[in-house]
Amino acid sequence: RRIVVLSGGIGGARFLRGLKRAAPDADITVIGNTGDDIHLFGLKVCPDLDTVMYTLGGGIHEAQGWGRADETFTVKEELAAYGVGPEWFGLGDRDFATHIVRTQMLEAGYPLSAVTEALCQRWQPGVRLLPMTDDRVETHVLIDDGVGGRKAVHFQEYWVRLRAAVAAHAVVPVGADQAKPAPGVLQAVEAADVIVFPPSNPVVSVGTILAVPGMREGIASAGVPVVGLSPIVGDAPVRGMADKVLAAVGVEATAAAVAQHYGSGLLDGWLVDTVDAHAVKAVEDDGIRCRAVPLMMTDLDAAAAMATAALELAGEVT
Ligand code: GDP
Ligand code: FO1
Ligand code: CA
Repeated sequence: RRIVVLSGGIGGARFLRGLKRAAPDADITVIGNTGDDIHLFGLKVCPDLDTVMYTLGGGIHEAQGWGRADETFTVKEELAAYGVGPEWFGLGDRDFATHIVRTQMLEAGYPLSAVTEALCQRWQPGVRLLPMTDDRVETHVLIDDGVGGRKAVHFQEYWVRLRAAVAAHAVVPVGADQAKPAPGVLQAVEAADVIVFPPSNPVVSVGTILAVPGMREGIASAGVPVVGLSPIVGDAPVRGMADKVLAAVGVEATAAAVAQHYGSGLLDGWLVDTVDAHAVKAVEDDGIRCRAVPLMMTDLDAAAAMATAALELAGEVT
């Protein structure tokens, strides 16, 4: 069975670990968000690709959800001693090596998709991990500039430095309109038996992937079940500040509103948490098959049960 998953970082990665357990024989292709990517110290950092790669490859800092286990920060401290920042972004020593290898290969002319494949040679994530595009896409967030106007900041500055504590007026995946899906992306979508939106951020993870021209059309015309799992439980994100970027696109932070935002033109099935069982009817009235099941990824078994529920739901909408 061929499964395609559109993934961000932590939410997507933890779901994928469950999916691998639930469907050990499946052929899983992950289309990863690259809108969070940032150039720092001359290096290209791809947080969501790395989160998936490290999580599935056993190198992730489990409690934190991003970055490497057993990490040290000597390079960051030495840079800071030179007054070289940004200090608000925590790049660890082990993680730096990934970015050095990636940047070296990119500068030698390899596309990001080939570089990601090379990095995965080491990590063996057990899925095919493809960046959504080889082209540069950077999500920017429009915020108040403090002197009566507005300014755009990089998504990581909004998320990590500002902790999404100020209102986001707009979220713009800069470059997406000119980007092409990476080699293999549309082919994987076309060949899929089921397409899954994991409980990733609907705006800055899945939304950014869908902003690459051809993605929406490819998914809609694949003719296979498209099922999603809500990252919103009990009217709040399980973790992070997804409510802030949902507000920027005019979507309420509820499981039903996120399903409506994707829409029945894209989604066939939607899983909400049992605490949101009251939302099932509204989602079904919008033409999306909906079930309420536990959606908290407290451990691998819980994530695997969610993956099983998603595949069962896909079976119902075939
Ligand atoms: P990021 O790139 O690291 O922000 O990760 P993703 O975009 O893949 O996922 C972020 C989303 O995952 C957040 O909006 C969370 O609400 C959601 N999330 C994290 N853990 C869980 C969980 O256990 N259950 C559910 N349903 N959602 C979760
Ligand atoms: N998230 C933070 O909240 N603080 C950090 O310092 C930070 C550093 C970092 C370094 C590498 C990496 O791959 C991810 C990192 N993240 C950090 C997580 C990440 O940037 C965000 O959680 C996601 O991009 C949000 O979607
Ligand atoms: Ca992300």
